[in-house]
Amino acid sequence: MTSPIRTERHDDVLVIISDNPPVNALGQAVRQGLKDGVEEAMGDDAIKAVVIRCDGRTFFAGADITEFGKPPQGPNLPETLDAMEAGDKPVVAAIHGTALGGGCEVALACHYRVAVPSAKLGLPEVKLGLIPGAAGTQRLPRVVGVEAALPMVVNGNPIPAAKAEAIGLVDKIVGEDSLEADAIAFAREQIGKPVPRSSEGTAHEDGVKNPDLFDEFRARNARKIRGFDAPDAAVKAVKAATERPYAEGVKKERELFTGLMSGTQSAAMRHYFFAERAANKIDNVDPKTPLIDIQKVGVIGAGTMGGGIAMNFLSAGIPVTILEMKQDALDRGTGVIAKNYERTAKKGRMKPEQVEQAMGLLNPTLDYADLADCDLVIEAVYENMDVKKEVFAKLDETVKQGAILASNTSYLNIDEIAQATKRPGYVLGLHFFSPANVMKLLEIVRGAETRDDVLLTSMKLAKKIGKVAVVAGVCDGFIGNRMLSPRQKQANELIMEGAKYWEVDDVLLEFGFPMGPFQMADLAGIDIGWHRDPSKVTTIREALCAAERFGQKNGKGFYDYDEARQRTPSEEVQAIIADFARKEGTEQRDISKDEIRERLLYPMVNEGAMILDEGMAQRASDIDVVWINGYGWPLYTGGPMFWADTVGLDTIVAGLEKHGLPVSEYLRRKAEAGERFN
Ligand code: T1G
Repeated sequence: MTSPIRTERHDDVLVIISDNPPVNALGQAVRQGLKDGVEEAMGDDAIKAVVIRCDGRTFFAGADITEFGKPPQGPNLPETLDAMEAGDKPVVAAIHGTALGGGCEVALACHYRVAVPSAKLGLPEVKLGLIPGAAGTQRLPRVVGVEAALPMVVNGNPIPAAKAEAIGLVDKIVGEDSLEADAIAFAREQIGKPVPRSSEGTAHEDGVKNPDLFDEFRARNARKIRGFDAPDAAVKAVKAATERPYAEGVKKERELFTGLMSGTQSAAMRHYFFAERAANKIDNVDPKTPLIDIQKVGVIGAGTMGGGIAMNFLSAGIPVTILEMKQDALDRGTGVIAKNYERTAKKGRMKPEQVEQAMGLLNPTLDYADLADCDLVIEAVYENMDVKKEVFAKLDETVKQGAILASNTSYLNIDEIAQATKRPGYVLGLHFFSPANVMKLLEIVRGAETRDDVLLTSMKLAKKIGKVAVVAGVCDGFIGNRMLSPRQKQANELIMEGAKYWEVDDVLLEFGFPMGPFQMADLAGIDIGWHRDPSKVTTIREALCAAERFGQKNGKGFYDYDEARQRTPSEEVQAIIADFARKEGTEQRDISKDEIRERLLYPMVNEGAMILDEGMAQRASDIDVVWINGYGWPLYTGGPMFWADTVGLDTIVAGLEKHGLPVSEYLRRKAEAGERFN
């Protein structure tokens, strides 16, 4: 098999080139070729300098993640890089695309780094539950200093070439279209000079001057890294660079890396990496199906959802015609969109000119006729089937043939909506999650007659507007909400049976969710959908409303809130619940946190199993993608189905039976066969 690495001589400069699509991952053959190329250069007196570059879309984008978990194959990257750095001939990394992880570490081991303006550099290993494993945590601080290195290693976000140059990670920005020639010229200029070795850099010493730097950084990032192991290990590794000689620091990095690699968090996060990409693939649809060209989008309804949906397209540069029934509702809706953009600009996430451009693409209207030339119309009106059918019948008459008609419904039957039109093939669900301009998840609900080109176009469009899309079948609640129902049911039953509602919330918080169901109810508002009659009390929520406990909005719901919105359990609420239980004749008892966790999470796994069995999700990993992106399931456990695999399906079945909860045949069969979901 030919090596993915070749070398080309340009007089006294040897160019080592990797051609390993799709992202020049540093698999075994690439590492071998890199090692051979470096040895060729170092062993040839006619060669005075070296350039390392990649063909295709990017410089090395990291180790080959598909190799993880398998027996390591030599040569190992760190040794290859050490040999290269130790040489006296200047080695220049010529960077385009994204130099990430091991790719950034290759660049760091080079004596110099040049990059095109559009390039990015980063150490995203923490996003895989790891830390850099080829001395990146030791070389980077020595080149750019600890202040700049910490966020790169601990948060894992890449930085653009210009910023990399500003902090000293890149030595020169070269021409976008003349990378190789400029890199060769730059390399030639270094011939005869002493080579700068990152491992000998001293920029890391600023960390020593401020020993609180690391604790301050941890405190600032506490919320974001709660529950994850890798970020803490990353801080330790960078701290080691300020406390130990280089070789000792590399040993510490290796020890931390190895510990993470063998842990469940990294396995879970690597699973998610591939799961998110697998979700793009639609079974039984030819990926080469010609797409529908989406130049103009229509949104029906300028409420919270409609406005948020519109922003996704506006921010991606796609014009939106947004329709309301009344002028005041339309004005309110467009006003909210403008305010959201102002807030985004204030936070520095958008430039004022970007906001202006986005708002310039918004066309408010009261007239359906203005939607006629839209290529896609998304309905986001009141969740009522009759209303939706009326809207779709009107859209069918008004909007040009061949346009996609989508509903943002969160549970109504897409096939029934499609039947209100003469184009059921062009109808599907695009279920956004509130706030629609923030939440990444999009459930693409495939109707019985939805055409392949409509599906594929929607999937590609989702990526263009920055969403993580998952195909769902037509069932009540699709994938996410359908699995939320059994958890909600158990939460309500648990507090009637005596579980403290704050312990129900704490169990999910400790598991890694951002909040529990009762905190969520207080945040959203207990009185949503309340009939406003305090004398009519048939549920706990109606009792809370009758007691004017509406949630965070008025300082008390399930919890009492202080000015800082810190929550305290309420004796009044506990009494209301106990009173309800008494009236229902439900015996109250102490319930352990283990039982709470099993009764909240195991029924979700069972529901996920039924979703798979019914073909409502294409694959188990899609369910993981839904719950991680739409409901805050902790990434470091891989999602409900991956987590179930780590718990063991037999344990899940036994737990469900212990609590008298239903076990689907599909789940039981898999458990008995010793199978996994993923
Ligand atoms: N290894 C193996 N396959 C990879 C890969 C990798 N590092 N990166 C991408 N792919 C596959 C991906 O699965 C997909 O496959 C295809 O390439 C296109 O990817 C030693 C230990 C580079 C920004 O974390 O962030 O180095 O679905 O759809 O949107 O210290 O891929 O086509 O079959 O994402 O243009 C560190 C991970 C590894 C970078 C391109 N590196 N990759 O995004 O394309 S650990 C990373 C990305 C490490 C060292 C440590 C992105 C991208 P398929 P894509 P994209």
